[in-house]
Amino acid sequence: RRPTLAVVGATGAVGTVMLDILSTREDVWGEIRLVASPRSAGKRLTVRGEEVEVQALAPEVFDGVDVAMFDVPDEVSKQWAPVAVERGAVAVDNSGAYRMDPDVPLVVPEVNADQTRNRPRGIVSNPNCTTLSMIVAMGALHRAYGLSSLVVASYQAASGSGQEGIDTLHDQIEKAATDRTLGSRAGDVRAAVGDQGPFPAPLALNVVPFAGSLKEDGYASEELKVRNESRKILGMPDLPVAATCVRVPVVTTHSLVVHASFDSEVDADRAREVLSSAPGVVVQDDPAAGEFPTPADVVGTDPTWVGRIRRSLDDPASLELFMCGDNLRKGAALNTAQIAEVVAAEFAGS
Ligand code: 2RA
Repeated sequence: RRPTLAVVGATGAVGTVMLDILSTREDVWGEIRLVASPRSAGKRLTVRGEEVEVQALAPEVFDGVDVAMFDVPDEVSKQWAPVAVERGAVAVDNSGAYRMDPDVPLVVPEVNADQTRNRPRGIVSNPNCTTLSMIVAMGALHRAYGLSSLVVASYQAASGSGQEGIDTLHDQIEKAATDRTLGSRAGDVRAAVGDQGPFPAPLALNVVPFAGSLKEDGYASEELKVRNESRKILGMPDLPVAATCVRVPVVTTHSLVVHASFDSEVDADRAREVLSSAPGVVVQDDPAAGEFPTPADVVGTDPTWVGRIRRSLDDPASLELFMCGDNLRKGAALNTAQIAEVVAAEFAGS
């Protein structure tokens, strides 16, 4: 039978992308129920070409639901994912609430789909968008060469901070555009753009070397997520991972520069072949022709795009790479949908 799906957080930034994804991917679902906060209840949203009324989040909305996706803040997932499980659903959670819980698998279907069934709490977790923007490519290279360490710098888009991040960036660009002398004196951009929204410094005409909240030893939460989640997904609890996360004035699509070291010597052409044949990865790597991925070209697409692939000059067992992934699609909604589809396959024949 076709399982019933609930989309919790259907009206948010990721929820909106989710409805588009559910409308365009091969349809494995029976009923799709849309759920949001009481504030959004009664709205009518289109999914699979049909208008569906949004229901207010309450225990009863999970009755008869087989899979419940959560695209909501951590505290909402913490409270409601167990309620969905109690009512008989498998919860697929896109918040940070359960990612490092040892009884909750953290799944990227191209890398560790087999972990989906290993869910004693009835919950499967979706990684953070920054981890997701590189881990499909890194998983493929790990299978080929055996990963021994990662050094990562991120270039993260404003939409990682939700609609408020997008609005702040657009407002700041509008204000900055009127003065062509801006960017030539310390503090002039800060004074001109005003409201910093969710960012700790102006984002227009700038880069901001901080994402998330401050944690121990000066690390940002986002940097620890990249490290801890990569280790968990790859099943390498001791993998050395050094990350620095930076916000850039891009609306949507995270980029990462990765220095990856392996157990054996690497070859750039062979690495291109490995990545080209990996599901979910596209190689765009011809710098002589000006071809490499950029967020402006990648946004709205599903794969991880990889370019600038080079063997390290000082270490024949390391690669330098640049990659981009849409943080709202593979970085959030798409991976959640893919996990839910892996769970849905369990219902085939039932
Ligand atoms: C960000 N990764 O880009 C976060 C969102 N989950 O801010």
